[in-house]
Amino acid sequence: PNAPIQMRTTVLEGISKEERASLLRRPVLKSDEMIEKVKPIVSEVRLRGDAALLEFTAKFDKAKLSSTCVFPPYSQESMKIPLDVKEAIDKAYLNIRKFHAAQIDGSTLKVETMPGVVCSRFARAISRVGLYIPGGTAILPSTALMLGIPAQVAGCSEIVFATPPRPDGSISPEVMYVAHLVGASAILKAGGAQAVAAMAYGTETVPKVDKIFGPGNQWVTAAKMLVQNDTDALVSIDMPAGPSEVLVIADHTANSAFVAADLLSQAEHGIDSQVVLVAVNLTSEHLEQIEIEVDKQAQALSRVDIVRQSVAKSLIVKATSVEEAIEYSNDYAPEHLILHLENAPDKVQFILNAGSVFVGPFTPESCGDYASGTNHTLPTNGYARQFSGVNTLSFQKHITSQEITSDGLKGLGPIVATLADCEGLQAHANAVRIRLGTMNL
Ligand code: HSO
Ligand code: ZN
Repeated sequence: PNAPIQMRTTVLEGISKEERASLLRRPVLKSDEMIEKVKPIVSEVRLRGDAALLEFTAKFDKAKLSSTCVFPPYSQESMKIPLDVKEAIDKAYLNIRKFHAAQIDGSTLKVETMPGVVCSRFARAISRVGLYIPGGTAILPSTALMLGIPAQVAGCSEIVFATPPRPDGSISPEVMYVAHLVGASAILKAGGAQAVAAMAYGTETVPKVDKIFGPGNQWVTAAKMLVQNDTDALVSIDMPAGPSEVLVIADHTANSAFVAADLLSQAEHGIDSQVVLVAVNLTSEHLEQIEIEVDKQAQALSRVDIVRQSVAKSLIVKATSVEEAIEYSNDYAPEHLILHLENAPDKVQFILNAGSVFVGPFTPESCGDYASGTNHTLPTNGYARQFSGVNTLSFQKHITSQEITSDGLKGLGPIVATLADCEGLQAHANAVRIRLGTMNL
Protein backbone atom coordinates (compact mmCIF):
# COMPACT_ATOMS: atom_id res chain seq x y z
CA PRO A 1 0.00 0.00 0.00
CA ASN A 2 2.89 2.43 0.57
CA ALA A 3 4.44 1.76 -2.84
CA PRO A 4 5.68 5.05 -4.33
CA ILE A 5 3.14 7.09 -6.25
CA GLN A 6 4.87 7.97 -9.50
CA MET A 7 4.20 9.52 -12.87
CA ARG A 8 5.75 8.30 -16.12
CA THR A 9 8.30 10.58 -17.79
CA THR A 10 8.92 11.22 -21.50
CA VAL A 11 10.94 13.67 -23.53
CA LEU A 12 9.31 15.72 -26.28
CA GLU A 13 12.42 16.53 -28.29
CA GLY A 14 12.98 14.15 -31.20
CA ILE A 15 9.79 12.20 -30.52
CA SER A 16 8.09 10.51 -33.49
CA LYS A 17 4.71 11.69 -34.79
CA GLU A 18 3.06 8.47 -33.63
CA GLU A 19 4.53 8.67 -30.12
CA ARG A 20 3.43 12.26 -29.82
CA ALA A 21 -0.09 11.35 -30.91
CA SER A 22 -0.23 8.56 -28.34
CA LEU A 23 0.87 10.99 -25.59
CA LEU A 24 -1.97 13.32 -26.50
CA ARG A 25 -4.60 10.58 -26.44
CA ARG A 26 -6.92 10.17 -23.44
CA PRO A 27 -7.92 6.78 -22.10
CA VAL A 28 -10.50 5.44 -24.57
CA LEU A 29 -14.10 6.30 -23.93
CA LYS A 30 -16.24 3.58 -25.41
CA SER A 31 -19.20 5.81 -26.12
CA ASP A 32 -20.93 3.45 -28.58
CA GLU A 33 -20.88 0.60 -26.10
CA MET A 34 -22.13 2.79 -23.29
CA ILE A 35 -24.95 4.15 -25.42
CA GLU A 36 -26.11 0.57 -26.06
CA LYS A 37 -26.06 -0.09 -22.31
CA VAL A 38 -28.15 2.94 -21.38
CA LYS A 39 -30.75 2.41 -24.12
CA PRO A 40 -32.95 0.00 -22.11
CA ILE A 41 -32.86 2.26 -19.04
CA VAL A 42 -33.79 5.33 -21.04
CA SER A 43 -36.63 3.59 -22.86
CA GLU A 44 -38.07 2.13 -19.64
CA VAL A 45 -38.25 5.58 -18.07
CA ARG A 46 -39.68 7.01 -21.23
CA LEU A 47 -42.42 4.35 -21.42
CA ARG A 48 -43.25 3.78 -17.77
CA GLY A 49 -42.32 7.15 -16.22
CA ASP A 50 -42.24 7.44 -12.44
CA ALA A 51 -42.69 3.72 -11.80
CA ALA A 52 -39.52 2.86 -13.74
CA LEU A 53 -37.64 5.78 -12.24
CA LEU A 54 -38.43 4.64 -8.70
CA GLU A 55 -37.41 1.07 -9.52
CA PHE A 56 -34.04 2.15 -10.92
CA THR A 57 -33.40 4.38 -7.91
CA ALA A 58 -34.11 1.46 -5.59
CA LYS A 59 -31.81 -0.75 -7.64
CA PHE A 60 -28.84 1.58 -8.30
CA ASP A 61 -28.95 4.00 -5.36
CA LYS A 62 -30.43 1.59 -2.82
CA ALA A 63 -33.02 4.21 -1.94
CA LYS A 64 -36.71 3.28 -1.62
CA LEU A 65 -38.59 6.47 -2.41
CA SER A 66 -42.29 7.21 -2.37
CA SER A 67 -41.95 10.25 -4.65
CA THR A 68 -39.47 11.32 -7.32
CA CYS A 69 -39.16 15.05 -6.74
CA VAL A 70 -39.02 17.65 -4.01
CA PHE A 71 -40.57 21.02 -4.80
CA PRO A 72 -40.10 24.38 -3.09
CA PRO A 73 -40.36 25.72 -0.48
CA TYR A 74 -37.57 23.42 0.73
CA SER A 75 -37.72 22.76 4.45
CA GLN A 76 -35.19 24.41 6.76
CA GLU A 77 -34.46 20.94 8.10
CA SER A 78 -33.38 19.70 4.65
CA MET A 79 -30.88 22.56 4.23
CA LYS A 80 -29.25 22.46 7.65
CA ILE A 81 -25.50 22.94 7.17
CA PRO A 82 -22.62 24.14 9.38
CA LEU A 83 -22.30 27.92 9.57
CA ASP A 84 -18.79 28.02 8.07
CA VAL A 85 -19.96 26.00 5.07
CA LYS A 86 -23.00 28.25 4.63
CA GLU A 87 -20.80 31.34 4.70
CA ALA A 88 -18.35 29.80 2.21
CA ILE A 89 -21.20 28.88 -0.14
CA ASP A 90 -22.63 32.40 0.19
CA LYS A 91 -19.29 33.99 -0.73
CA ALA A 92 -18.70 31.61 -3.62
CA TYR A 93 -22.25 32.31 -4.81
CA LEU A 94 -21.58 36.07 -4.93
CA ASN A 95 -18.31 35.73 -6.91
CA ILE A 96 -19.75 33.25 -9.37
CA ARG A 97 -22.88 35.34 -9.79
CA LYS A 98 -20.84 38.50 -10.35
CA PHE A 99 -18.81 36.88 -13.13
CA HIS A 100 -21.79 35.18 -14.78
CA ALA A 101 -24.13 38.18 -14.53
CA ALA A 102 -21.51 40.19 -16.43
CA GLN A 103 -21.76 37.66 -19.29
CA ILE A 104 -25.48 38.12 -19.94
CA ASP A 105 -26.22 39.17 -23.46
CA GLY A 106 -28.95 41.71 -22.81
CA SER A 107 -28.40 44.01 -25.77
CA THR A 108 -29.85 43.91 -29.26
CA LEU A 109 -27.37 43.85 -32.11
CA LYS A 110 -28.70 45.95 -35.02
CA VAL A 111 -27.01 46.29 -38.41
CA GLU A 112 -28.29 48.04 -41.53
CA THR A 113 -26.75 45.77 -44.17
CA MET A 114 -28.17 47.79 -47.11
CA PRO A 115 -30.23 50.97 -47.05
CA GLY A 116 -33.62 49.99 -45.63
CA VAL A 117 -32.54 46.48 -44.65
CA VAL A 118 -32.07 46.13 -40.89
CA CYS A 119 -30.93 42.84 -39.36
CA SER A 120 -31.03 42.29 -35.60
CA ARG A 121 -30.05 39.69 -33.06
CA PHE A 122 -31.16 39.38 -29.46
CA ALA A 123 -30.94 36.72 -26.76
CA ARG A 124 -33.65 34.93 -24.78
CA ALA A 125 -33.31 32.47 -21.94
CA ILE A 126 -33.79 28.77 -22.59
CA SER A 127 -37.00 28.24 -20.63
CA ARG A 128 -36.55 24.89 -18.91
CA VAL A 129 -33.17 23.51 -17.94
CA GLY A 130 -32.11 20.30 -16.20
CA LEU A 131 -28.94 20.37 -14.11
CA TYR A 132 -27.26 17.12 -13.21
CA ILE A 133 -25.36 17.21 -9.91
CA PRO A 134 -23.22 14.10 -9.48
CA GLY A 135 -23.34 12.05 -6.31
CA GLY A 136 -21.07 9.06 -6.09
CA THR A 137 -17.66 9.18 -4.42
CA ALA A 138 -17.94 12.88 -3.58
CA ILE A 139 -20.97 15.14 -3.20
CA LEU A 140 -20.56 18.22 -5.32
CA PRO A 141 -22.55 21.24 -4.12
CA SER A 142 -20.01 23.31 -6.09
CA THR A 143 -21.42 21.84 -9.31
CA ALA A 144 -24.88 22.92 -8.18
CA LEU A 145 -23.51 26.48 -7.91
CA MET A 146 -21.72 26.33 -11.26
CA LEU A 147 -24.84 25.21 -13.14
CA GLY A 148 -27.53 26.89 -11.05
CA ILE A 149 -26.09 30.41 -11.02
CA PRO A 150 -25.83 30.94 -14.80
CA ALA A 151 -29.33 29.45 -15.17
CA GLN A 152 -30.62 31.90 -12.59
CA VAL A 153 -28.91 34.99 -14.02
CA ALA A 154 -29.94 34.04 -17.58
CA GLY A 155 -33.55 34.01 -16.37
CA CYS A 156 -34.49 30.37 -17.08
CA SER A 157 -38.06 29.95 -15.87
CA GLU A 158 -37.71 26.34 -14.75
CA ILE A 159 -34.52 25.04 -13.15
CA VAL A 160 -34.65 21.32 -12.39
CA PHE A 161 -31.87 19.77 -10.32
CA ALA A 162 -31.24 16.05 -10.56
CA THR A 163 -29.01 14.28 -8.08
CA PRO A 164 -28.86 10.73 -6.75
CA PRO A 165 -30.40 10.39 -3.28
CA ARG A 166 -28.61 8.85 -0.33
CA PRO A 167 -29.84 5.42 0.77
CA ASP A 168 -32.17 7.07 3.32
CA GLY A 169 -33.78 8.94 0.42
CA SER A 170 -32.45 12.37 1.36
CA ILE A 171 -30.39 14.82 -0.68
CA SER A 172 -27.24 16.36 0.78
CA PRO A 173 -28.23 19.51 2.70
CA GLU A 174 -25.50 21.52 0.92
CA VAL A 175 -27.07 20.76 -2.46
CA MET A 176 -30.51 21.60 -1.00
CA TYR A 177 -29.18 24.95 0.22
CA VAL A 178 -27.77 25.77 -3.23
CA ALA A 179 -31.09 24.75 -4.82
CA HIS A 180 -32.76 27.28 -2.54
CA LEU A 181 -30.19 30.01 -3.41
CA VAL A 182 -30.53 29.64 -7.18
CA GLY A 183 -34.30 29.18 -7.09
CA ALA A 184 -34.48 25.59 -8.35
CA SER A 185 -38.09 24.77 -9.21
CA ALA A 186 -37.77 21.03 -8.58
CA ILE A 187 -35.21 18.55 -7.33
CA LEU A 188 -35.33 15.14 -8.92
CA LYS A 189 -34.02 12.52 -6.52
CA ALA A 190 -32.42 10.28 -9.11
CA GLY A 191 -29.07 9.83 -10.80
CA GLY A 192 -27.57 8.05 -13.78
CA ALA A 193 -29.20 7.46 -17.15
CA GLN A 194 -32.62 7.24 -15.49
CA ALA A 195 -32.40 10.86 -14.27
CA VAL A 196 -31.35 12.09 -17.70
CA ALA A 197 -34.23 10.21 -19.35
CA ALA A 198 -36.76 11.58 -16.87
CA MET A 199 -35.70 15.17 -17.59
CA ALA A 200 -35.50 14.62 -21.35
CA TYR A 201 -39.00 13.18 -21.74
CA GLY A 202 -40.70 14.27 -18.53
CA THR A 203 -42.75 11.88 -16.39
CA GLU A 204 -45.99 12.23 -14.42
CA THR A 205 -44.10 14.22 -11.80
CA VAL A 206 -40.77 15.20 -13.38
CA PRO A 207 -40.89 18.33 -15.55
CA LYS A 208 -39.57 17.92 -19.08
CA VAL A 209 -36.65 20.24 -19.86
CA ASP A 210 -35.22 21.81 -23.03
CA LYS A 211 -31.51 21.43 -22.27
CA ILE A 212 -29.57 19.15 -19.94
CA PHE A 213 -26.32 20.25 -18.31
CA GLY A 214 -23.75 18.79 -16.04
CA PRO A 215 -20.95 16.34 -15.57
CA GLY A 216 -21.54 12.74 -14.63
CA ASN A 217 -20.19 9.26 -15.01
CA GLN A 218 -20.15 7.32 -18.29
CA TRP A 219 -23.81 6.36 -17.86
CA VAL A 220 -24.92 9.96 -17.52
CA THR A 221 -22.81 11.10 -20.48
CA ALA A 222 -24.05 8.26 -22.69
CA ALA A 223 -27.67 8.98 -21.77
CA LYS A 224 -27.20 12.68 -22.57
CA MET A 225 -25.74 11.78 -25.96
CA LEU A 226 -28.59 9.38 -26.65
CA VAL A 227 -31.47 11.72 -25.79
CA GLN A 228 -30.00 14.64 -27.71
CA ASN A 229 -30.20 12.50 -30.84
CA ASP A 230 -33.87 11.65 -30.29
CA THR A 231 -36.08 14.19 -32.05
CA ASP A 232 -38.99 13.06 -29.86
CA ALA A 233 -37.14 14.28 -26.78
CA LEU A 234 -36.33 17.62 -28.42
CA VAL A 235 -33.58 18.32 -25.95
CA SER A 236 -29.99 19.55 -26.22
CA ILE A 237 -26.98 19.08 -23.96
CA ASP A 238 -24.11 21.25 -22.81
CA MET A 239 -21.23 19.07 -24.01
CA PRO A 240 -19.96 15.50 -23.88
CA ALA A 241 -18.19 15.33 -20.51
CA GLY A 242 -15.30 13.03 -19.67
CA PRO A 243 -12.89 12.50 -16.78
CA SER A 244 -11.25 15.60 -15.26
CA GLU A 245 -7.88 16.83 -16.48
CA VAL A 246 -5.17 19.29 -15.64
CA LEU A 247 -2.00 20.21 -17.49
CA VAL A 248 0.63 22.17 -15.59
CA ILE A 249 3.45 23.94 -17.42
CA ALA A 250 6.29 24.58 -14.99
CA ASP A 251 9.70 26.22 -15.42
CA HIS A 252 12.70 26.94 -13.15
CA THR A 253 10.60 29.38 -11.09
CA ALA A 254 8.11 26.70 -10.10
CA ASN A 255 7.55 25.80 -6.46
CA SER A 256 7.75 21.99 -6.33
CA ALA A 257 5.22 21.61 -3.53
CA PHE A 258 2.71 23.88 -5.31
CA VAL A 259 3.08 21.96 -8.57
CA ALA A 260 2.59 18.61 -6.82
CA ALA A 261 -0.45 19.88 -4.92
CA ASP A 262 -2.07 21.15 -8.13
CA LEU A 263 -1.50 17.84 -9.91
CA LEU A 264 -2.98 15.91 -7.00
CA SER A 265 -6.02 18.16 -6.70
CA GLN A 266 -7.18 16.88 -10.08
CA ALA A 267 -5.88 13.36 -9.60
CA GLU A 268 -8.15 12.88 -6.60
CA HIS A 269 -11.32 13.30 -8.66
CA GLY A 270 -11.34 9.77 -9.98
CA ILE A 271 -9.21 6.91 -11.19
CA ASP A 272 -9.58 8.11 -14.79
CA SER A 273 -8.47 11.69 -14.07
CA GLN A 274 -5.60 12.81 -16.27
CA VAL A 275 -2.80 14.92 -14.88
CA VAL A 276 0.09 16.07 -17.03
CA LEU A 277 3.17 18.05 -16.05
CA VAL A 278 5.05 19.74 -18.86
CA ALA A 279 8.48 20.54 -17.44
CA VAL A 280 10.36 23.31 -19.23
CA ASN A 281 14.10 22.79 -18.84
CA LEU A 282 13.86 21.67 -15.24
CA THR A 283 17.06 20.37 -13.66
CA SER A 284 16.90 16.74 -12.65
CA GLU A 285 17.04 17.85 -8.99
CA HIS A 286 14.05 20.11 -9.47
CA LEU A 287 12.05 17.41 -11.23
CA GLU A 288 12.99 14.91 -8.56
CA GLN A 289 11.80 17.34 -5.88
CA ILE A 290 8.44 17.55 -7.61
CA GLU A 291 8.20 13.76 -7.80
CA ILE A 292 9.09 13.44 -4.12
CA GLU A 293 6.40 16.00 -3.29
CA VAL A 294 3.81 14.16 -5.39
CA ASP A 295 4.53 10.94 -3.52
CA LYS A 296 4.71 12.54 -0.09
CA GLN A 297 1.54 14.61 -0.45
CA ALA A 298 -0.35 11.77 -2.14
CA GLN A 299 0.41 9.28 0.63
CA ALA A 300 -1.21 11.65 3.12
CA LEU A 301 -4.49 12.04 1.21
CA SER A 302 -7.71 10.37 2.28
CA ARG A 303 -8.32 9.50 -1.37
CA VAL A 304 -4.84 7.98 -1.79
CA ASP A 305 -6.27 4.86 -3.41
CA ILE A 306 -7.91 6.87 -6.18
CA VAL A 307 -4.83 9.06 -6.60
CA ARG A 308 -2.54 6.05 -6.86
CA GLN A 309 -4.46 4.84 -9.90
CA SER A 310 -4.86 8.18 -11.66
CA VAL A 311 -1.24 9.21 -11.09
CA ALA A 312 -0.04 5.89 -12.49
CA LYS A 313 -1.76 6.78 -15.78
CA SER A 314 -0.37 10.30 -15.80
CA LEU A 315 2.61 11.84 -17.42
CA ILE A 316 5.59 14.15 -17.06
CA VAL A 317 6.61 15.56 -20.43
CA LYS A 318 10.01 17.25 -20.76
CA ALA A 319 10.13 20.29 -23.02
CA THR A 320 13.11 22.40 -23.99
CA SER A 321 11.33 25.74 -24.33
CA VAL A 322 8.15 27.50 -23.26
CA GLU A 323 7.09 27.60 -26.93
CA GLU A 324 7.44 23.84 -27.24
CA ALA A 325 5.52 23.36 -24.00
CA ILE A 326 2.66 25.61 -25.10
CA GLU A 327 2.51 23.95 -28.50
CA TYR A 328 2.12 20.60 -26.76
CA SER A 329 -0.56 22.00 -24.47
CA ASN A 330 -2.44 23.50 -27.42
CA ASP A 331 -2.43 20.10 -29.09
CA TYR A 332 -3.57 18.38 -25.90
CA ALA A 333 -6.35 20.97 -25.32
CA PRO A 334 -6.58 20.45 -21.55
CA GLU A 335 -9.67 21.12 -19.48
CA HIS A 336 -7.53 23.08 -17.00
CA LEU A 337 -4.19 24.67 -17.82
CA ILE A 338 -1.91 26.00 -15.07
CA LEU A 339 0.91 28.35 -16.12
CA HIS A 340 3.48 28.08 -13.38
CA LEU A 341 6.02 30.10 -15.34
CA GLU A 342 8.15 33.20 -15.23
CA ASN A 343 6.08 36.07 -16.70
CA ALA A 344 3.08 33.76 -16.85
CA PRO A 345 0.57 36.53 -17.76
CA ASP A 346 2.53 37.24 -20.96
CA LYS A 347 2.04 33.65 -22.12
CA VAL A 348 -1.76 33.63 -22.10
CA GLN A 349 -1.86 35.19 -25.58
CA PHE A 350 -0.33 32.01 -27.01
CA ILE A 351 -2.94 29.66 -25.54
CA LEU A 352 -5.20 28.42 -28.35
CA ASN A 353 -7.05 25.47 -26.77
CA ALA A 354 -7.97 25.10 -23.09
CA GLY A 355 -11.11 25.06 -20.96
CA SER A 356 -9.81 27.46 -18.31
CA VAL A 357 -6.36 28.93 -17.64
CA PHE A 358 -4.78 29.50 -14.21
CA VAL A 359 -2.06 32.10 -14.33
CA GLY A 360 0.90 32.34 -11.96
CA PRO A 361 2.07 30.59 -8.78
CA PHE A 362 -0.77 31.79 -6.53
CA THR A 363 -3.63 30.64 -8.75
CA PRO A 364 -4.45 27.06 -7.81
CA GLU A 365 -7.07 25.35 -9.90
CA SER A 366 -9.12 24.71 -6.77
CA CYS A 367 -10.05 28.38 -6.70
CA GLY A 368 -11.78 28.07 -10.06
CA ASP A 369 -13.36 24.81 -8.94
CA TYR A 370 -15.14 26.50 -6.07
CA ALA A 371 -15.26 30.18 -5.64
CA SER A 372 -13.24 32.67 -7.71
CA GLY A 373 -16.07 33.25 -10.18
CA THR A 374 -15.28 31.19 -13.30
CA ASN A 375 -17.21 28.04 -14.12
CA HIS A 376 -15.84 24.57 -13.43
CA THR A 377 -17.98 22.74 -15.99
CA LEU A 378 -15.43 22.61 -18.77
CA PRO A 379 -14.67 20.64 -21.92
CA THR A 380 -12.55 17.53 -21.36
CA ASN A 381 -11.09 14.83 -23.57
CA GLY A 382 -9.68 17.35 -26.07
CA TYR A 383 -13.06 18.98 -26.70
CA ALA A 384 -11.53 22.30 -25.61
CA ARG A 385 -10.62 22.57 -29.30
CA GLN A 386 -14.22 23.38 -30.18
CA PHE A 387 -16.28 23.78 -26.99
CA SER A 388 -16.44 26.55 -24.41
CA GLY A 389 -17.04 25.74 -20.79
CA VAL A 390 -20.53 26.27 -19.40
CA ASN A 391 -21.27 29.98 -19.16
CA THR A 392 -24.26 32.28 -19.08
CA LEU A 393 -24.68 32.12 -22.85
CA SER A 394 -25.09 28.35 -22.53
CA PHE A 395 -28.47 29.17 -20.96
CA GLN A 396 -29.51 31.63 -23.64
CA LYS A 397 -30.13 31.27 -27.33
CA HIS A 398 -30.09 33.97 -29.96
CA ILE A 399 -32.96 34.98 -32.17
CA THR A 400 -32.39 37.03 -35.30
CA SER A 401 -34.93 39.37 -36.84
CA GLN A 402 -35.14 41.71 -39.82
CA GLU A 403 -37.19 44.60 -41.00
CA ILE A 404 -37.10 45.81 -44.60
CA THR A 405 -38.67 49.02 -45.89
CA SER A 406 -40.21 49.24 -49.34
CA ASP A 407 -37.16 51.15 -50.54
CA GLY A 408 -35.02 48.46 -48.94
CA LEU A 409 -36.89 45.79 -50.88
CA LYS A 410 -36.37 47.74 -54.13
CA GLY A 411 -32.63 47.31 -53.57
CA LEU A 412 -32.58 43.81 -52.13
CA GLY A 413 -35.50 42.15 -53.95
CA PRO A 414 -33.87 41.73 -57.40
CA ILE A 415 -30.83 40.05 -55.79
CA VAL A 416 -33.07 37.58 -53.97
CA ALA A 417 -35.23 36.93 -57.05
CA THR A 418 -32.16 36.15 -59.14
CA LEU A 419 -30.81 33.71 -56.55
CA ALA A 420 -34.23 32.04 -56.16
CA ASP A 421 -34.47 31.63 -59.94
CA CYS A 422 -31.01 30.14 -59.93
CA GLU A 423 -32.13 27.54 -57.36
CA GLY A 424 -35.36 26.90 -59.29
CA LEU A 425 -37.47 28.00 -56.32
CA GLN A 426 -40.13 30.04 -58.06
CA ALA A 427 -42.33 30.64 -55.03
CA HIS A 428 -39.41 32.26 -53.27
CA ALA A 429 -38.90 34.61 -56.21
CA ASN A 430 -42.63 35.33 -56.34
CA ALA A 431 -42.72 36.47 -52.72
CA VAL A 432 -40.37 39.26 -53.76
CA ARG A 433 -41.77 40.02 -57.23
CA ILE A 434 -45.36 40.23 -56.02
CA ARG A 435 -44.30 43.08 -53.79
CA LEU A 436 -41.99 44.78 -56.30
CA GLY A 437 -44.96 44.68 -58.70
CA THR A 438 -46.93 46.99 -56.41
CA MET A 439 -44.17 49.59 -56.39
CA ASN A 440 -43.35 52.32 -58.89
CA LEU A 441 -39.90 51.26 -59.92
N1 HSO B 1 -12.30 20.03 -11.02
C1 HSO B 1 -13.66 19.59 -11.30
C2 HSO B 1 -14.71 20.34 -10.58
C3 HSO B 1 -14.74 20.19 -9.09
N2 HSO B 1 -13.68 20.19 -8.29
C4 HSO B 1 -15.81 20.09 -8.25
C5 HSO B 1 -14.07 20.08 -7.03
N3 HSO B 1 -15.39 20.03 -7.01
C6 HSO B 1 -13.92 19.76 -12.79
O1 HSO B 1 -12.94 19.19 -13.55
ZN1 ZN C 1 -11.69 19.75 -8.98
